[in-house]
Amino acid sequence: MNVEIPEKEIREKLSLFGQDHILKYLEIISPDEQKALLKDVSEIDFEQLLARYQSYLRTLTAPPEKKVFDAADILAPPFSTSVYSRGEDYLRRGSVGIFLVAGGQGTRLGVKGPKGCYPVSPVRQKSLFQLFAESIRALQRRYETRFSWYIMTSRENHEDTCGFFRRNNFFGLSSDQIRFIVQREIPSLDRDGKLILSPEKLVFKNPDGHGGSIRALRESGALEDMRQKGIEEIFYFQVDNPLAKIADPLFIGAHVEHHAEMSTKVVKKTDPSEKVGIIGKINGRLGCIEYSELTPEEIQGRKADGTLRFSSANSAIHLIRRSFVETLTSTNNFSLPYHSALKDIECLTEKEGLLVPDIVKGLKFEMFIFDALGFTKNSVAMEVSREEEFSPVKNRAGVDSPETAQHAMINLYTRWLKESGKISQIPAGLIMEVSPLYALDAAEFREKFNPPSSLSSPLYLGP
Ligand code: UD2
Repeated sequence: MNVEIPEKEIREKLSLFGQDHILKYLEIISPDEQKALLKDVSEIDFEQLLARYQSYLRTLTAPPEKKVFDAADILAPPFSTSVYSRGEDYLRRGSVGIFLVAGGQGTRLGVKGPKGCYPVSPVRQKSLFQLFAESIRALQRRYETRFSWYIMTSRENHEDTCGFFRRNNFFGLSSDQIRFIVQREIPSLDRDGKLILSPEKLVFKNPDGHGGSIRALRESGALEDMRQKGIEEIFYFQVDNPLAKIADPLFIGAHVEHHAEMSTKVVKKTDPSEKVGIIGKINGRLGCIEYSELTPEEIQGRKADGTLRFSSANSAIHLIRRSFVETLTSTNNFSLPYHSALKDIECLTEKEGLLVPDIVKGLKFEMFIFDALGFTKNSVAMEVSREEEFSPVKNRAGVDSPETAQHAMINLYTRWLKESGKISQIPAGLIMEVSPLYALDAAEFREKFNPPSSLSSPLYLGP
């Protein structure tokens, strides 16, 4: 369908909202490019755009709102076996959907393309996507069920992500149990609140943050799909953590026993300088305090026993009740609060009547999933072992890099080997990898492991 663009109206709106520079660009570009740019502009909600910019301006002039941070109540082991069984029941009857957010590119990792394609495992160099798919297959086998896997991509990596799965035959899953959903993008602005022209001569936009996943679930129809399939709880995780224990029954059990709408796994923060959010109470309500919001005194603060005062690091692993997302998104234009960050943006600007490549400092607006915690009545924060469940791949080298994640994986598998009690001596520096299809945990490993006559690197256990 060829919808006519109300050009006059759009031009007036641009003027009204102080975006006359776009009118100037329109004079320079070709008729086809004009059409595309006008269409792009016609989709902008200028009132919201202005509201976001004004809220950014307030952060510059008004003193930051004084928030009272407090440590949250954290659930920690031991847990009764009934909690685990309850979670297993949910899995067996197909009440849990799996939701991976995988928007954006691996730029910080120094790779082109989706982060999930990064070859991360220590021996077979399996990608993050493959590791997750193998875990899901192993869970299906264990619980004799079939999972629906929802994967959020962003415009820039959507085709590459889908192509990667297709080329790899969906890593042994069936294509109809995986549903890709694309998150929205919103216009970035320069520091004066002006729209930015992208190198493609369109409005420059950025993905709306992992918090955009809440409305993406609704807008894509995934939420309705979940309802039809009887999915009650959504297991949410982020693509950068190869150790994420997908659909952990203990977590599910604790979450449902507490009638929680949204729950979070936390890991102990031991290094004050680690750049993670802290799960705590913000003005009395559970939420995530970004490290940038804490003062150096708060970051360094210690309790009488010497441990950090704010030590519950957000692993970005959540359980979210489907009906909670339905309620949140039942009003038109639902959004979580926007956070802005100044970033270098490659763009086009006008110089002497020509459009030339440029780099400007621009404002990118994003929503964060953990802000949904503020809308809950009940929420669980459960502490888990960092060594077993959290080692994100964020940087090319140093902390939170592929190297640290591989070490974490090797350490975990060698611990399983040791705990199996079937090996008297583990060679120093053993490099090993265990496919989730071989064992999902130490107990399964102990059951299956048949020691070879000698152990040497690289050791791979799996299909
Ligand atoms: C996030 C949390 C931090 C801590 C940490 C755990 C924020 C601001 N901070 O740090 O508190 O929990 O993770 O690892 O969130 N993504 C999308 N679409 C987007 C943006 C991100 O899908 O528009 C995905 C993306 O695939 C990425 C993941 O979310 O892997 C995490 O995003 P990030 O790298 O921006 O978060 P980070 O490292 O600042």
